[in-house]
This record gives sequence, C-alpha cells and structure tokens, in this order.
Amino acid sequence: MQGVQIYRPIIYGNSARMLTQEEKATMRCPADHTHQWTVALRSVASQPTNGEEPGAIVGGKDDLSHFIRRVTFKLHESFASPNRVIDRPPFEVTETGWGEFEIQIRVAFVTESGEKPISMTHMLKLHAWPIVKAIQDDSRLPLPPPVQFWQYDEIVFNDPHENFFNTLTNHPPTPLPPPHLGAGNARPIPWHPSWPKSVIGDGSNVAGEGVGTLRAVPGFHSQLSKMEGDTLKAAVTELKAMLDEARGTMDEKEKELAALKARQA
Ligand code: SLL
Repeated sequence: MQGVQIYRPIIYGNSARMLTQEEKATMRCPADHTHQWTVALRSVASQPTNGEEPGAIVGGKDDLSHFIRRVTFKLHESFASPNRVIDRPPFEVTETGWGEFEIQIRVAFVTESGEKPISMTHMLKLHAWPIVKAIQDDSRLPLPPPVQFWQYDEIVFNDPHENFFNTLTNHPPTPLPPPHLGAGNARPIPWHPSWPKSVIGDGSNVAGEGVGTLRAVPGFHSQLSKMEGDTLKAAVTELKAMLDEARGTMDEKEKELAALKARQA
C-alpha cells in the first residue's frame, strides 16, 4: 500500500535480580553467577499484576506473533550456544550469569509481510549502581529491587503489503493507560536506575509510603489511544469520497466541453 506507514510499539531490554544464597545452592549454576536475568522483546502494555510487585513484569500483555516470526538473541560467547533462536512467544531468554554485555536482538517478521529483519542492540544491565550505593549508605533500606532496563521503540512499516496491513490493524496494540501518578497526588515519578528515589521510596515524597516501599512502575506512554488503523481507514474512506466527487465534476466538465464543441461545429 503505497504511501501508507504503520507502526507497532515494542519494548526490548532486560530485568535482572540477584540470586539468593539458597538459590545459588539449589540452582546448580556456576559458583561465580550472581544474577538471574531475562532479556526480552515484548509488547508495551503490561499484564495486570497478579499480586506481585507492580512493575515486576514489564510489558508483554499483547501477543506479537501475528507480525513477529522469530527473535534471535546473540549472547556473550561465554554462554553455551550464545545464539538463542526464539520462534514463538514469549520472545525472551532467561539465564544466570555474572557480567553485563551487549546483546544483539534480531527480529524476523512473518513471511507474508515481505519485511526484512531488523536488528538492535541491548546492553544487558544487572546492577543499578546508584541504588546499590544508596542501600550501602542507608542500612534502613532493603536489598536491591530487581533491575528493569527497557527501551521503548516503534517498528515502522512503510508501504506494507495489504494483507500484512490488515493483519496489523486486526491486532491493535492494547492502548496504554495514562501515566502512572503514584499514590495520592504525588507528581509522576519517571523511573530510572540512575535515580534511586524513583525506585525505592524514602518515606518523604508520597503520603502513606514507608521507607523502602518499592515505588517504581516503569511506564511507557504514547499517544496510542487513537488507533492508527481506524484513523487510516477513515482517511481512505474520505479520500475515496473526494475522488468520487472529483470524478463527478470531471464528467460534468467533459459533458459541457462536448456540448460546446457540438455548438461550435
Ligand atoms: C565483562 N565484557 O567482562 C563483560 C563480559 C560476560 C558475562 C561479561 C557468564 C556466562 C557463563 C556471564 O555472565 N558472562 O559462564 O555461563 O563484564
């Protein structure tokens, strides 16, 4: 479809948490492994929380397999078979390890789309150093919360095949809720690992919040409430109407011309 552009929002990134002593004992992973992490490519909207901490699972509500066929995560060579090919959702890899490194994420689209694969790079993040430091500095604070490190992005398809376009518009992404405002009338707190207070409450900003309350709810916001599919369909209908009208005008003009010519003859 010439001139049509359609995009799908996604997030990619990782969560990571420190292994407890018991886990290290029972998980039979190498002794130097300190963290369990998950690298993933997901929908932006998150599942409703099932009692776990809000923000514990970021994104992943929508199934993306109607347009994504395969995601390949290329891990550091210190991992066994570093090329991890994931052919069905969830598009993610969970591992244990000790170090941070760059992960290549290659996304292949469904064959019908005719779209070329795309690649992006994610720096695996295990440590939120400022938080680790804040915790060291303040004994009242609990163990570090899991790290959430995600990139919001939009995959743009230019001039999509009509079938693919229809597939996409038949699976609209879940609209995002308005920005999370925290408890009470607190100002929005953008979450970022470099800002410990955005993750762990210090009992000062939000009414009723105690020291050490996990505050972070990584939020992704976009003007997605208006689905571009509907907007585009409306635009196409409008264009068709304009075209019909123009054709009508042209027919009239042609008739006038013919009448004039007949009179001249
Ligand atoms: C670093 N450049 O030196 C990085 C490399 C490698 C991470 C990090 C263990 C893999 C395994 C692992 O976490 N490797 O032994 O299964 O920080």
